[in-house]
Amino acid sequence: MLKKLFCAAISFALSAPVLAEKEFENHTNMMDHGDGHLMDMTGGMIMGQNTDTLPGGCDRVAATKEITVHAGHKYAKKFPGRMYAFDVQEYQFEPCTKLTINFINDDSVRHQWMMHGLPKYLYPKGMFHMEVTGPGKISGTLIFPPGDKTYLVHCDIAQHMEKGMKGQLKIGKGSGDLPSIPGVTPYVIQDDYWDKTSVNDERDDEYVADPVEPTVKAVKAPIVENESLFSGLTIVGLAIGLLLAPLLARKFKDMTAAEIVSYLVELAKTGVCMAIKLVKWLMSLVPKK
Ligand SMILES: [Cu+2]
Repeated sequence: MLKKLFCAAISFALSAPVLAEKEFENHTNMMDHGDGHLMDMTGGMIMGQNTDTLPGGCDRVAATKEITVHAGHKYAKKFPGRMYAFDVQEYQFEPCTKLTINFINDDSVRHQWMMHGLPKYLYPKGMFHMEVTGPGKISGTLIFPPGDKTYLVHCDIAQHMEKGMKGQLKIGKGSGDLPSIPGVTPYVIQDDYWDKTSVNDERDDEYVADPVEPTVKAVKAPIVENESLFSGLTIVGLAIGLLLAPLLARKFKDMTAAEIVSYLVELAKTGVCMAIKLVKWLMSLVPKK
């Protein structure tokens, strides 16, 4: 009995920190691991921090800016079908800007603000990356390279970007728009709610999938050619099945299970033989050169 109580106490003690809601944490005491890599023991991390090295092609820091970025489930509510989002989806800065990002995680899960495609001689793996586990705030700084380019900013936790946590950051004029930025650009793969069970339904060409994202017209999903063929075959198959069912039921009435199985195997064999003969016959029709 005492042993059981002891076990219960231990497991409760171990589970208590998991059950407890994590309090908002300000990640200010970071350990500097060099090369712009800062970390603490409570789930805060910065990689690619650069507060003072000018990227090649910049003669000076063009501007010093500071933004606050929120990450959380609640920011995805205005984007139907999305689960996570940043509070802002698009940013624009002058080339050679020194930017400090105050990254606030409003959720109790882990989120990141990650930027790719930066010059690799200055940013390890061409990346600037901040991360906060659970509710909290972290601040990181980087200096943008010169040139017009559009950068992807996203959370790299599995499925968070796909579920909406992404944005685009344009330096100068940028280099175009990135796809599937919530509220900014259309989905690459549009959800298709066309009723696949009905053969005669006409696709509505004016169909706009996402009325809350009015800045862009939804891209019409390509119609898969085989779809109609598949539905047609399904219906033919069903019709044959329905016609054959009563005939087979009568035939199988006085047979044992083994007899039925061997009959069906024989039937399948005959079918395959017929199919092979048909193919051979069709091939014989093709004129030989
Ligand atoms: Cu995330």
